[in-house]
Amino acid sequence: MAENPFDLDQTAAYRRWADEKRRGYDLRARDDFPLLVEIGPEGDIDEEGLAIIRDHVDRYNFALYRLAEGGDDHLESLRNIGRQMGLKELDRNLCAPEDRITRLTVKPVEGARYIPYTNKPIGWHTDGYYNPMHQRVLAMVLHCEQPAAEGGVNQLLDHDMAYIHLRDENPDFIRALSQPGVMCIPPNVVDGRELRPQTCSAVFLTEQNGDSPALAMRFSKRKHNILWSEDALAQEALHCLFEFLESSPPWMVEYRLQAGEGVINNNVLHTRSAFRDDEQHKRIYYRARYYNRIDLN
Ligand SMILES: O=C(O)CCC(=O)C(=O)O
Ligand SMILES: [Fe+2]
Repeated sequence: MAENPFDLDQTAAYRRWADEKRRGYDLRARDDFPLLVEIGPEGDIDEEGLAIIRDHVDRYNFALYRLAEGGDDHLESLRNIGRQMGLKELDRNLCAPEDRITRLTVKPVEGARYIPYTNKPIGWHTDGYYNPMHQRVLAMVLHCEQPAAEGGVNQLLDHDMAYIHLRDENPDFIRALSQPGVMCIPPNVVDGRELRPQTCSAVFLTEQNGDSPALAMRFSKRKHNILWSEDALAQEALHCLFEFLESSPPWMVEYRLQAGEGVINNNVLHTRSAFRDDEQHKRIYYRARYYNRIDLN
C-alpha cells in the first residue's frame, strides 16, 4: 500500500508527516528567517530565489516575495511569477476580465455586493471554495500594487496545520469533514439566470501532487450562503476549526503587503482586515487563481 498520511488508517505515516511539518516551522521561528524573498523587478526569479520560494512552499504552503524596484507592470510581473512556479491554467472568474486575473479595488455600488471589491474585512477562507469540482483552485498568488492608506492586513495560515490540529484532537473530525457533501453552496442565480450550479464538497480533499498525496482545503467562515451538514460530528469538528482559527495559531503569519509584494501559495487559509483608502493611497491588489499546485521541482 502506498504511503498516504491523509489516510486515517495510516497512523504511522501521518505521525511522520505531521512531525516533519512541525519541524519545518522551527526554521521560521529563527531570527534570520527571510520572510520575504527578493525577486526581479519584472517578477523574474533567479535560481537562488526559486530554491528559497520552493523551500518555503514545501514547508508552509506559501512564500512571500518582494519585487525589486524598477518594474512598472505589476500584472505582467504576476503572470511571469505564475509561469515560473509552474502554475498553468488560470481560473475563469465570474467577475474577472478575460485575462482571468482579478484586479481587486474598492468599486462603487455595482461590484460592491461582492465583498472583495469593498473595504470590508474578509474572514478565514480558501479561494474558490464554491468552484465546481473539476475547477478546484489549488494555488493562487495575491499581489499588492498599492496598499491602502490604513489597514488591509492579511493573515495566512497553512491549511496543513489546521488539519493536524483537528486530527490530533479527534481523527473522526477529519472523517466528518472529508465527506463529499459536508459543505454545500447554493447556486448563484442572478436575474433568474444560473451563473453557477449548487456545489457540494468535502472540506479536506487529498490531491495527487506528482507521485505523492497533498492536502487541499475548501472552506469559508462565512455563515451566509453555506449549508453545512447537520451531522453532530461535523458540527463539532467545525466548532473546533473555528476556535482554532480564532486562536491566532503560532503558525499563522499576519502581514501587510507593501507595493510590489505578494504571496505565492497552495491556496492556504487567509483573511483580510478592513481598510481605508484616500486619494493617494487606493488599495490595488491582483489575485490569480490556478487549478494546479505549485511546482516544487
Ligand atoms: O484583498 C485581500 O487582501 C484578499 C482578498 C481575498 O482573499 C479574495 O478576494 O479572495
Ligand atoms: Fe481569498
